[in-house]
Amino acid sequence: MANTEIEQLSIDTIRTLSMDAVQQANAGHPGTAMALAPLAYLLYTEVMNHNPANPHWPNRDRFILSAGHACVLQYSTLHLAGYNLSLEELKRFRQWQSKTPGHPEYRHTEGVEVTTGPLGQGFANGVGMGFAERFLAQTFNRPHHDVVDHRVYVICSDGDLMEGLSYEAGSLAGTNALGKLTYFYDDNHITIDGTTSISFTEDRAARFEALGWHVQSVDDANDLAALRAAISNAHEETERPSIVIVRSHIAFGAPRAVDTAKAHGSPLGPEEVAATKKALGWDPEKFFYIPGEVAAHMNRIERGNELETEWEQRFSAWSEKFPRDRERWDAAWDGRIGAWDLPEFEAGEELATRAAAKTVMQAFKHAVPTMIGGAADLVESTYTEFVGGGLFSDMWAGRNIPFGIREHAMGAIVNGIAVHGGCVKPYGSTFLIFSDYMRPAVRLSALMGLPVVWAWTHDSVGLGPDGPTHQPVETYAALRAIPNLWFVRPADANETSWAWKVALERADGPVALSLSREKVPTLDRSDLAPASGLARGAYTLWESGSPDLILIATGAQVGLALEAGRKLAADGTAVRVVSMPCWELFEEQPAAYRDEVLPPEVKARLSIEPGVELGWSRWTGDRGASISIEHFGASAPGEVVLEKFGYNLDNVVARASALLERVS
Ligand SMILES: Cc1ncc(C[n+]2csc(CCOP(=O)(O)OP(=O)(O)O)c2C)c(N)n1
Repeated sequence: MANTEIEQLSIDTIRTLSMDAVQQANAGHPGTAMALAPLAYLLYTEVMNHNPANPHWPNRDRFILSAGHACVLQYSTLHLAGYNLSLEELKRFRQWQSKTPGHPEYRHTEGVEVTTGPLGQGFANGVGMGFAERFLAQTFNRPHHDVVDHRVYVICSDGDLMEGLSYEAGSLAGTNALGKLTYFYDDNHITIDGTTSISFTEDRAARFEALGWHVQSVDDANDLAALRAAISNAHEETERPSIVIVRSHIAFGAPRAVDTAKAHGSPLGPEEVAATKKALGWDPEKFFYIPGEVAAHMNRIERGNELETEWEQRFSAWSEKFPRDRERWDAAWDGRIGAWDLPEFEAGEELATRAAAKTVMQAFKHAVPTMIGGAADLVESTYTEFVGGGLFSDMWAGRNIPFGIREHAMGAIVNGIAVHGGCVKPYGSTFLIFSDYMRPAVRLSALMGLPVVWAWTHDSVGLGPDGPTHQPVETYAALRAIPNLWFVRPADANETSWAWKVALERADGPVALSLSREKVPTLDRSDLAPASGLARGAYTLWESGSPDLILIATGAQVGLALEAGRKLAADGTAVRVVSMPCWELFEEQPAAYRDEVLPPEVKARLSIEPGVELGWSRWTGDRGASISIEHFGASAPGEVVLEKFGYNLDNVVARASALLERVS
């Protein structure tokens, strides 16, 4: 059945708006937007339960444009659907402080659910949303009272599928039977460097079938009837995630640019824009033109309000019947943390901070009943789990997600859970070294300001025999370089309690916990400053008097610094030991506090951390020094490796004495 006149006019309006916006900006990606205009039209006008007047309604369907470069498609459609995105903003596509940046940005443009751009991320974020939906549905729905019941729609491209991340996430979606996912793969045979035949030839349908997905094909992206049928089949399929392979033609409608790689990322040029408008039967002299009937036809505010009201009624009935659940719901959607008692660990006990963290997690698990997360097949080693919380699987949405050995997907899925809302503080865990495998997702969690936790263990060469492949050296510096990420390396069990407290309470960005494999002494706080100092990023742990020398250490090396400090003091040096678990938190303190901890006049400052020195001069100053590691690690028992690399009492004392002498 041919598309009706109003349908076609609406689709062509999305096309022309997208062309015009890219042309005006003289930058952007017109081709994919033109090709997928029918799909965007269908999703926003007919398929999705959404309300342009309230883009935050909890049970809305979620939409992700994983091919974020084609964002002008989403912007044009959001405008036509009635979202708070004016035509002026479309005209200011990619301009300074516009609502229409070059890739979709979370919390920047209403109707954009997540930041996309690095290909593959959105694909995996959608899987995370599927996890969240399943968990919340199981947690809150009651017989005849479904308050969580929505779908996740994702548009992805060749680039998304080429990225290994989509394999990792697709595999998890299949394993967990996330039947509410409906993905569309834009099969246009074109990437930037030419046709996909030069770099991407596997059978994509077979690949997704093998991953346990329900796979369909639509031969013509312009065929609304075929798309409708595929979407309807996808809805009927409840046990498998669905992917619809949509054959499209990049820059569809443009006489010369169609099917060319150039149409991917370059404006068509004024002549081709005019030729396209003519071919579509439009007036080439009109720019950003929206026919009145299209504006009326595509606006979804009224329908959206109806949908939301219908849900509100269900929600009110549920709230009335299950008031305790309603309280939990409100806490979950507000991201509130309930009351919990911070575990206090006995002085003297030797305990790895990863082990302390396990105890801490059990202490707060009931305070955050919708917190879910897991490790990338390392729970045995990271100890990150909610004991008794059950495993997440296709049958039962437990709190512990077995991510398998898929760090990158874990990162992006945790981000997807966070942007979904309702699941407080999702977390992901692995060895610190493998943060490298998750880094793109960690960076995006920081960029989006997501309240997630990255719980990384085995956080130094002190992990021992696994050797240099597993021993982080440059990793602390690399993570500290990410803006808005708090990297916290607690010194002992009691600092670990505080580290988790800080992590739970941060609302505007991710917190990375760096935890030791090796045992460290639980410091005797009767003699030392309290572990609550962690919350200020750095604090004076102990001093023998107004200092001439400051030893600054992080994590498992704080105990060593303290030992060395005491030895130096016994030998007559006025020394201070500073525990500095988190640079970023310390940066946030008033200058007066920072100067109190690190008095500017004390120039003899020695940092002790088993990683590269890069960045430490910020704290040690231009006359200070660092006990650092400027090479890769080595395979041997952890205490041997640390000893050989200079993390021993004699070396710290010797280096400190030499520094003091040099400075004075
Ligand atoms: C991780 C990542 N690598 C590279 C890019 C740069 N890039 C943007 S789009 C694209 C590929 C374009 O091909 P496709 O995904 O098929 O999109 P289409 O041309 O169909 O719009 C690339 C390499 C990116 N955005 N993300």
